[in-house]
Amino acid sequence: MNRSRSSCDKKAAQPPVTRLTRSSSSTQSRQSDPTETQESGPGLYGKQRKKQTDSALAQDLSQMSVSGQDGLSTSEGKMSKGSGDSVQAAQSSGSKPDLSSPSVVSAKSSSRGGLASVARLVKLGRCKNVVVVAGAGISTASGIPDFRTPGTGLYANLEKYNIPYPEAIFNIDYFSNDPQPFFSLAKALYPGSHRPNYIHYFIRMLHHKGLLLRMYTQNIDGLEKVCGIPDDKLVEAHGSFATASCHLCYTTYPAEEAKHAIMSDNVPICTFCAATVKPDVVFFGEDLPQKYFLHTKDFPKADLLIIMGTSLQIEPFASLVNTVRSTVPRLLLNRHAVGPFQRVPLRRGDHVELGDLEDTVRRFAEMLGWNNEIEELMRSQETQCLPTLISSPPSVTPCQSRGASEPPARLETSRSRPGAQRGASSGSSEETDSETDSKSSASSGLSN
Ligand code: CNA
Repeated sequence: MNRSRSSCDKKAAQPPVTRLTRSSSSTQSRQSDPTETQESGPGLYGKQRKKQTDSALAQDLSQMSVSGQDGLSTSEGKMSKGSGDSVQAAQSSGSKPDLSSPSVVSAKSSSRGGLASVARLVKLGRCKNVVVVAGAGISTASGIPDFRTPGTGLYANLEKYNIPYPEAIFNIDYFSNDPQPFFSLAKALYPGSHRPNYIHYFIRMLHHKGLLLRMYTQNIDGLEKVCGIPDDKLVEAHGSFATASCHLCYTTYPAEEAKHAIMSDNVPICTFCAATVKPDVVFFGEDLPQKYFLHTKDFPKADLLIIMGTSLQIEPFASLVNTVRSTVPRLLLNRHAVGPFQRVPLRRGDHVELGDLEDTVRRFAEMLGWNNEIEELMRSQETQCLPTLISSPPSVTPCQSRGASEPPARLETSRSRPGAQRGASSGSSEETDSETDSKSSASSGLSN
């Protein structure tokens, strides 16, 4: 690969963001942690129950699946540990899922009417601050492979990149030494050749209806923007290709030039320090965008959390789902149960709808009576002039900046640093799961 230089002016290094530290441990098996199935404590649960004064809402919630227990994680400030996912494991091994396993049983029981219950809440006007948490599974219908789906996922198809382990491709130290594997992958992932699908437009419709508080995506494909979800409604937690900068000194670099160099098998070089430039996709060991910290306001405010197409294995993102109030309904739409949705019984108000995401979202939209509008929106958006992602300016949405005492958020697989503090914390006066955890972590003296 050749090394090229940009004509851009030198700029002072701009500390981007918050530190993500993806670790190299997707190969580690996820073990169940007995502490995760325990309640977060009668105090919290009782307090939240007293706050529940809306009897109609209480009735709606009582009709929703499933458990009478509030199975929040209280792992003493440690990062959440996903329990073994039998469906995923079965898929990986090519064997049939063990239907007696916890994740399958919980998913089966909760799928009865869960989607309809949530649709009913939305139709009743109970959900006006919906937070969507998404991952690579929302884009597989657009032809972009996810990470972990056996057979088709990127991790199963990395031989051609000549790397020692799958996560090396997003490891900043590995990149520093050899950018070639990531640049090869980037050529395939660069926005432009893929179109948003029905799932993206469903989220756009949530915004159109005035219900979307914010979408938090781990995706780097930019399809959320292409489908028209406005910048101020979107947090691209793992960055994007829309901007580029030096991986060492963070001097900005024209994204178009970086793309041109990478697509031509050249290495874009920083004009300031001559290190390698990369698109501002967040690697393990790098900072998360400041915008990520909007979560401290958004999650405590949410009245419905929809989680779609993610294995919830990357921290601190995965722990965000535990930062809504304990009375807030959480709906997981995925091929298999993940994260806290593997527990039996499920937390009160939790729902899991398993299956192909596009099918599920279509059914959900039909229940809501939105299907025709979404189809129409897709047609009209596809014929419009679409934004050019690469030349779009970086987000200027005001963000809550991280306080000096706040530890940086680091991107990790869930089990990579079992002693580390959770990255997500809430700024709400109401108690959330993460607040419970951060109290525990404070008392246990853990810090990041
Ligand atoms: P992941 O670990 O690959 O998990 C994806 C999840 O979605 C899995 O649980 C799948 O079973 C599920 N899934 C996939 N397709 C479908 C489908 N059609 N219907 C239902 N469920 C489905 O990916 P995560 O997003 O959890 O991991 C986070 C990584 C992935 C982020 O750091 C991204 O940068 C990275 N990534 C992004 C893209 C993209 O931008 N499109 C593609 C590949 C990887």
